[in-house]
Amino acid sequence: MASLFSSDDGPKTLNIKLKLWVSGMAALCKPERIVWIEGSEEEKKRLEDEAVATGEVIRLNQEKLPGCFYHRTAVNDVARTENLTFICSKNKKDAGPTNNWMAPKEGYKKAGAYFKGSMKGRTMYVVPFSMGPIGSPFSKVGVELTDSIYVVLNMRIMTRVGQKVLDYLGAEGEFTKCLHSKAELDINKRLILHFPEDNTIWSVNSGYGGNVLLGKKCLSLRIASFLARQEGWLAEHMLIMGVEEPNGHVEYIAAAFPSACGKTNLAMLIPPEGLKVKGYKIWTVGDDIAWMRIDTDGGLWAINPESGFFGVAPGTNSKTNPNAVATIKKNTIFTNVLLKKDFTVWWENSDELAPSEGMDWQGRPWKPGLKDEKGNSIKAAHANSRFTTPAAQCPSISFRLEHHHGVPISAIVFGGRRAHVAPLVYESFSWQHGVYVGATMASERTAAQFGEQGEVRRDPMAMLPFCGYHMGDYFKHWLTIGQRLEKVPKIFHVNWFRLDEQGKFLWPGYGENLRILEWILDRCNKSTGAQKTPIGYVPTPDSLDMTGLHLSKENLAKLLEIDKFEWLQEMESQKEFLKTFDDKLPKEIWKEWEEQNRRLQE
Ligand code: OXD
Ligand code: MN
Repeated sequence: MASLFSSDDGPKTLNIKLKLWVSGMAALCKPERIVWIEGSEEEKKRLEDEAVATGEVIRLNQEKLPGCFYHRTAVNDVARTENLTFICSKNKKDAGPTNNWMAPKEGYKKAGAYFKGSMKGRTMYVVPFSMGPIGSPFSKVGVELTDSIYVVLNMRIMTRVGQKVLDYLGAEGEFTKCLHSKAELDINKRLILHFPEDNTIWSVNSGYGGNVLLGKKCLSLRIASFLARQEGWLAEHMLIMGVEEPNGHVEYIAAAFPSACGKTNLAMLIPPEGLKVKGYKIWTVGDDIAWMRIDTDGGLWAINPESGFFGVAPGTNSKTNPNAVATIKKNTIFTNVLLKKDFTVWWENSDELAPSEGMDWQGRPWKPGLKDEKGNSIKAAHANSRFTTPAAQCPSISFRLEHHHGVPISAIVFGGRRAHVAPLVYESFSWQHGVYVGATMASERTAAQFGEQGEVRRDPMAMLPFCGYHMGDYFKHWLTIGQRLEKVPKIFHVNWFRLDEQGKFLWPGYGENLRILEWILDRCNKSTGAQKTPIGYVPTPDSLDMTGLHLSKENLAKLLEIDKFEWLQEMESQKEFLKTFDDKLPKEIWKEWEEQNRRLQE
């Protein structure tokens, strides 16, 4: 394969630190050539052609899916590997009880051995990228070195890349040093390491998005949360969306849910039939990550540091997410879905019926009804198959995605998947109580999911796998931000997943969730109907607009019910969890737990 650029096509940067680091890493990985990504359309085309020629991606049907490509990962490399993900802080205690920890020296040595010579015969791409609009005071620059064109093509969608980032970085600018090599894709040598004190990420032996698109979870959450604590802001696993009233007034919500709980669908919601007369419009700012700062008005402002969506394909259809369906019609990379004979793609629960044949996510011939040796049906697309697509193509995208100061946040929403216990929605009593609600948030496995039914996984602020330091310190940081805020956003908790006695969902979800967002925003602006309960304010049944939704009074009552017996059990489970943070748990969180426990016992 001819070289993409001549090797003397050097960096157009005056940043000595960057040049030295690139040569140091090249000396370790020994690539045949180094290519600096400049970010042009012409370069994109060259990269695509080269990736097609090497087989790293397949060009899809350009008439039906213009600009779209297809990729398969290795069979054992289809999701984030939390067990192989480490925080390498100098002191073990700084990583806290929720992270795997490795000493920095050991991390560099262990992964260094895997990186050694790993790019022999390959190209090392240098990808300068900005998380957030280039030059915004919110934004952070990173540089990813990688031997995967698939990673480069994805980074081009998910972040802002190229010469303009180097120009902004200048001679002295700081950047996160991100090193990635597919190496041998050996799961036994896979490591995703974060060195927060060195502003460095090393990822080796994986090709799966969440492990290798280092601007995403690794930089924008794990490293950024560490930096955010030092610099006085918040890096969160949250969608950002705007709700516009017909008079043009827009209010923004930031919401945290654990992975695969519908953040992308909520961020792109389309108003349900019954609420259409109210003329609401939804604006999508982000579907996964929010960086939030206190601005000069004393309020909390948020940006989405990404410029694309890396969404789960199965279940994406015109009912669950029409805006996503429209977004992924062009310039999209599909990973681990079914490849159809006409070089288009398919996944379970898409708009189309299953095709009569195709190649599954492992590259094997597939047809409907195919079973494995145990008689289980074989999925065409992997359950975690993905689309990588430009945010700018989303019909509901907010032009404020590019605003350097982001959007003002009126409400913060936490949510989990709970079959019981948590009501459809409730409002916390204060910022401090809201932080306690976020800290104890949980998701429960239902019969529809793998694992033991009813098993509760606590996932504070949906940040359990993503907080780059001790979570006790993280809760303290949230409390400090609350003290500094003059205009304090209200904090809510939602649960779309409550079940009835027959195990059926009580709430229809999807677009209908706007009814709950409407109540939330009403609560932020005026004291619309709510009843005080021991856990917070819950809507009075007539305060929710149910026009056009056929939900019985009994079911609505069940959705809003606070069962004291269940809640007292919940409090014991929360207590066990909070104890794991030891002396690092802020006393204010214990106080909120104790007061809530007392209110429930009264
Ligand atoms: C996740 C994701 O795993 O966004 O949370 O990919
Ligand atoms: Mn996520």
